[in-house]
Amino acid sequence: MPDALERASSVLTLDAIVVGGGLGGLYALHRLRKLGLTARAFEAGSGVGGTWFWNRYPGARCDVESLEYSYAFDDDLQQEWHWPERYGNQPEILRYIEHVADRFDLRRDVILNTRVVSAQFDQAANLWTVRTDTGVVARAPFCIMATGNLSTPRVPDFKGIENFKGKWYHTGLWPHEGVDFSGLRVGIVGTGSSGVQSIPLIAKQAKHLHVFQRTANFSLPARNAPMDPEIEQRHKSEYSERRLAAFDTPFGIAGFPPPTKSALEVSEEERNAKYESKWAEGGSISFLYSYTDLLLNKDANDTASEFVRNKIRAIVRDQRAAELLAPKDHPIGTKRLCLDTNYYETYNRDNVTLVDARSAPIEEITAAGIRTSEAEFEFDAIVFATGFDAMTGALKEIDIRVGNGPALAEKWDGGPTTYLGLMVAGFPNMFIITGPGSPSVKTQMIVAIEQHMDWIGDCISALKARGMRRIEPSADAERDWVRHVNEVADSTLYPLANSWYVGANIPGKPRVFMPYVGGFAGYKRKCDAVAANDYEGFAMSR
Ligand code: N01
Repeated sequence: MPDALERASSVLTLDAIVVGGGLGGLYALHRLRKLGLTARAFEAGSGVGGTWFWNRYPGARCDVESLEYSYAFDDDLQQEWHWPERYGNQPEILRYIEHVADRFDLRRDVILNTRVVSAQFDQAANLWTVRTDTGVVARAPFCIMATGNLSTPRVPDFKGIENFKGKWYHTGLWPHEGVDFSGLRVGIVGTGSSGVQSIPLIAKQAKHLHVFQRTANFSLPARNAPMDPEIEQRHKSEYSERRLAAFDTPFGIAGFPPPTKSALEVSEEERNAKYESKWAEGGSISFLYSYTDLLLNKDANDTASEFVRNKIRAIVRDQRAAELLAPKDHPIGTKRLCLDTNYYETYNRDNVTLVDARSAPIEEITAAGIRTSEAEFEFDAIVFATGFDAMTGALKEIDIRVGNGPALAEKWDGGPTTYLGLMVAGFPNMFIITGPGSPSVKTQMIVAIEQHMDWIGDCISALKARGMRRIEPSADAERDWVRHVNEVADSTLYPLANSWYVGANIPGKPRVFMPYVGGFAGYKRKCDAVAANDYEGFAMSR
């Protein structure tokens, strides 16, 4: 029986419902259309773009090079699009996504300003019913969650935030009109990628900037620059080969020759020369790919960590600040390695002060500013660069259930479980793009999105070709995959860090390693083998 809400509003009957209008949701629409399926995407924002729609903070820029960070599905698109810089900034990437939406006429199937609140599967009818905050309801046999991994911004539950008389912002929910910090006393909390990118630019504008750092993060110079026309031309002439070669790499990016030596089998002199050249070249993958064991062996990693700590000590003049900025609590690369433009140099400015929020934690936001256990600071504006409820936040916010069974959020109470990051046992016909248990966030995200959605598209076709209507993973396949994801993580140094990869940034979130760090190449081979092996680990039914 339709409920009152449903009767009062329009019900869309579709082949597939897509949740999210970012890079994942848009490619899902395109792929589904190619299969001749009807689909709509619901998007909470007033425009397409997902991450790149919301994260408009000063300095927001991708840490993957622009010639890589783009769709591969259409050669004319990749040949014609011109990226003006080595790394795309937020306005440029959003312009690109909007161009793709127009070029492939995707906008007509995106329903903006509409947040999905629930998704319920009716076993008898074999239909997902998706309800939204505007009253629009959609029904379809398939539901594809393209909800993103870093899409639920989080401001810590600081006492007194409602009393602050100035203005406060979260980097992931930045005002479209921008913010002018000129002449203002500004405090920023958080020194992850968003903080590291925005601090140098906010410092240039503000009268004074106080940076509240709880944990120091490693950052390498991005060495951003205008696009070199020769590099662009060469890259474009090799695009198809490069995209194919990317499938055989751990990160989904070609062009980085795999390392062959351990960091411990070369002399200190040779090692430092290598790190020095990688530091000069810019970029994180190349640096972490200096040796085979930087993410596997603590002693090997120490050599790279110490190299970067020494760089920080050399750049930052105030040695007290330099020591605070030099990370000592985690091996380099085990938290997302930041890329910056003049981050450490910014601490040499007279109008920037580093506050150690580890030894003196933030206790309260007051009417005037921020009070730590040691002092009170007065601000006109506060910026929270405090991150996201990563990987599971967006999905857990939606009431997803099968019949009257437990919600996905309940099933994931102890941490997310998936088979291949693509599907969840007990939740038929619901696919996740770049879900927990997939390598997504450890790769060039758009490669991961296309690989996932191509697999999902093929899976739906295979189902139809067999005259089947339903697919879901077995509990055993899911359990084995989760075990494998954990075993692989445990064979690396990643679990040593308190990162969002393990949910450590959210108080109370179960500590579970969420991304698959076994590499894109092996993961893709596994997905292909599962499909070739008659969708091994999945049950299909009528
Ligand atoms: O968030 P984060 P982010 N008191 O979680 C601090 C991607 N991204 O938005 O480490 C004081 O990394 C917290 O401290 P701690 C990228 O994958 C990419 O910066 O928990 N501080 C930390 O310093 C990235 O990894 C790009 O001790 C508090 C910070 O807030 C991911 O998004 C650009 C606190 C949060 O750092 C997330 O990055 C931007 C408290 N109570 C983002 N609570 C590029 O492509 C939290 N913090 C370049």
